[in-house]
Amino acid sequence: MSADLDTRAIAILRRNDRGGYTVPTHGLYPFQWNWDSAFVALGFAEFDRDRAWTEIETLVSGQWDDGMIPHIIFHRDDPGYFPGPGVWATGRTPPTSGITQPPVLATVLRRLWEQEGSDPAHPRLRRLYDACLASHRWFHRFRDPMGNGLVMATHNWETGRDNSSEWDDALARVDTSGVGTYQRRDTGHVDAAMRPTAAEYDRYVAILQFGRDCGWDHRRIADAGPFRVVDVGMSMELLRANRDLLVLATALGDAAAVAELTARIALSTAGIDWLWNDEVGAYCSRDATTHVSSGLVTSASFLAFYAGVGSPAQRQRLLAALDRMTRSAVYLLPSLEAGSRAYDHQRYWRGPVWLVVSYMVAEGLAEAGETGWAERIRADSARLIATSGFYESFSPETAAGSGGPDFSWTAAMWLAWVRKGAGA
Ligand code: 9WN
Repeated sequence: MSADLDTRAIAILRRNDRGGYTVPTHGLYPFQWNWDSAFVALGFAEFDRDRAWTEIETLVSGQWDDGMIPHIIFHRDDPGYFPGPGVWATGRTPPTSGITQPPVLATVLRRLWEQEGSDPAHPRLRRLYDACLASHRWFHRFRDPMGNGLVMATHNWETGRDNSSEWDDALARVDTSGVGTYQRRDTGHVDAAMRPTAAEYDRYVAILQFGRDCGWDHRRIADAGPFRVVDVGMSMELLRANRDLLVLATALGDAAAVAELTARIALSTAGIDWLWNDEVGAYCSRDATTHVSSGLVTSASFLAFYAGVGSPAQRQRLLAALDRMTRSAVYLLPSLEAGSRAYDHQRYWRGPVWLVVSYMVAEGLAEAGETGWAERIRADSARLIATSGFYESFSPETAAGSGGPDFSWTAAMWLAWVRKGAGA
């Protein structure tokens, strides 16, 4: 069984390989996505080390001069996706979108490097280290409006959890009167019931148009953009990535970066309490304009363990919230707690299980000594794949696959984590 799934997972990554980069799935997502590629590299690392490094080298080939690693790189145009390069109009070569995605690359880089013996002279390390450092500096410069070390998203697509109900209030304030007509492509590939609604999509496009109309001036977008939310997911992921980058900076003897990252980690570790919502007993995303907490426990709330934050009391409350999840979900880890407003077991980030988030949460739990919880999440992930195959996401109630099939990061998570166990 396991050997068969290994073969299928490897075949998916090979089939989705477009030469130096991997598409998330055939049809629905025909380009290179930022955090997808980072996770995919962990999958390739299990059977083709060279190809793993190439995946992330190709990703950073799209990095902007200001340090941003874009969320999509359009190496080749494809009419099967909207919004494509012509809509983003960033004027970059290769063409890219104008926003970023969760900063998980440095964490993956450290993992690849350690798997090969932690040699500071590793020939492929330095360029990727520099790219990560520049990307983290971009976040610090443009996405920390309150100076507390947290990460503000200026488009819900940046969070990677596109239609999570955490964004509903901020999105409701987005003016869509000037959006005009456009043709969605995603609902031609998968059931519309699994994707964001038309009204939501209009808002996504309106935010994109704001960025394009100001020439992708990241300062202006951060100060005056129509969507400004401090994302619990990206905040935890950047804090974790800064810790991993610090290990690399130390190995490379980059004293200035060591000092900078150490200060940054201290700032974020103290600042993260701004996201703590004592009513629900969890870290929650919080609006950067109104300062209202979403009050929603999502899979990203549990990234606290991965980021290494939280007092013993806060961690106990998070575990209690995780325990609550098990009462409504057959399979951990749902993206949204059942019973929350807008919960829907098959609609994208409003309930389905996404294995990349499950992986990060399980890693964090294992590192915190919560091995029982880490193993529960891993075992549930194995059952999801065994039941439905390598889907984009899965119903936490029925295990049915949702979104695209033969998905690269799901295959990668099987190879790098699910088949092995936490800390693999
Ligand atoms: C927009 C590629 C990406 C993932 C995101 C996921 C989805 C895109 C979309 O697919 O987003 O970036 O069109 O729905 O939400 O996390 O990186 O797999």
